[in-house]
Amino acid sequence: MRRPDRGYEAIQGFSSIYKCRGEEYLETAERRASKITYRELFTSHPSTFGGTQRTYEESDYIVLGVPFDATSTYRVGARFAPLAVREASLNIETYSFRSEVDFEDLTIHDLGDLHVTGSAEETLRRLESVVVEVLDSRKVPVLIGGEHTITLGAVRALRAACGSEGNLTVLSLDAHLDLRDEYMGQRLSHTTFMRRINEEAKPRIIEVGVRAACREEIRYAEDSGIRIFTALEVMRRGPRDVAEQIRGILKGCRCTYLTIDMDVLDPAFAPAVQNPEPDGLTMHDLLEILDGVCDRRVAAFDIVEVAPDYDEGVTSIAAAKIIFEVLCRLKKSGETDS
Ligand SMILES: [Mn+2]
Repeated sequence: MRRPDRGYEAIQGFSSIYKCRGEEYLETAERRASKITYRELFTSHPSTFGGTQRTYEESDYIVLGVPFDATSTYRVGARFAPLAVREASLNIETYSFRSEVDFEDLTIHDLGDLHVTGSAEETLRRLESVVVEVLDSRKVPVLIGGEHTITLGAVRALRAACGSEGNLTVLSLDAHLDLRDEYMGQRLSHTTFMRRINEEAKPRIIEVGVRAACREEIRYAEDSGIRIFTALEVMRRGPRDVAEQIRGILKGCRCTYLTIDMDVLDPAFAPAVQNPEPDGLTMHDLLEILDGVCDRRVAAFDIVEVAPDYDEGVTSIAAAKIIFEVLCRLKKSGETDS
């Protein structure tokens, strides 16, 4: 049902007004004039991220679930994360004190989930195709994994959109480097995808919160000019200081792909991840870094590796909160950056 004279075209927008303003809204002239039905007002879809579904055309941010975890080598179940994170997103408040933006004021469309297959290559091909379309319509894709391998498909899509080599930076927040050449005979998996990204797209790569790697990966990172900020460095120097240094590295970059592996957080803050790693960042550290580095150059981002089967709800809530904070920050920087 289209209501071009009103801000909220989608049914769930009305439900959201009611949730916020409650009974008083029933008596407003605004509601009477709009002839909103009770099924529009009192119901909403439980599987829409953030709960306020706008049309694809009017939206700036496009959410896509990627329920793929076929190469996972330890704990599995990231395929269930898109639904769990959506459910969590419906049950936290929407105002960001960091950016002074209300998530409800953003225009967001949730596409649903990608049709994944058992094949990583085919899944990445489908993901790339969808992300290319979203980028072509000048919108920001927001991917909810799934395992971290999906980042490769999204970066492939972004490579074309960013133009010439050297424009693209991949900014990764992750306990792991994921720079192995192969793992258990596989060249394409959650442990190798960042190396494939480096080979294929040749972006600037910055990895933050690192505390789990093998010697081969560290040597490869040094030889390839991949910039690493360890979790130890973040904790000793403080997140604002590290964010400032990252901003310096980002100078001259036109386009950023942001990827957040939830295992960058300490397991105390995000226990339900596929490969937990102790001695990680606090939620505060992570949000401070994101607040310091996210600006309008972020062309797409993903959040990956939540494994809801191991959760009491805290990890999915944290993931939903991080998405809220990143999008509110992007919205803010779109308004204020010169
Ligand atoms: Mn990781």
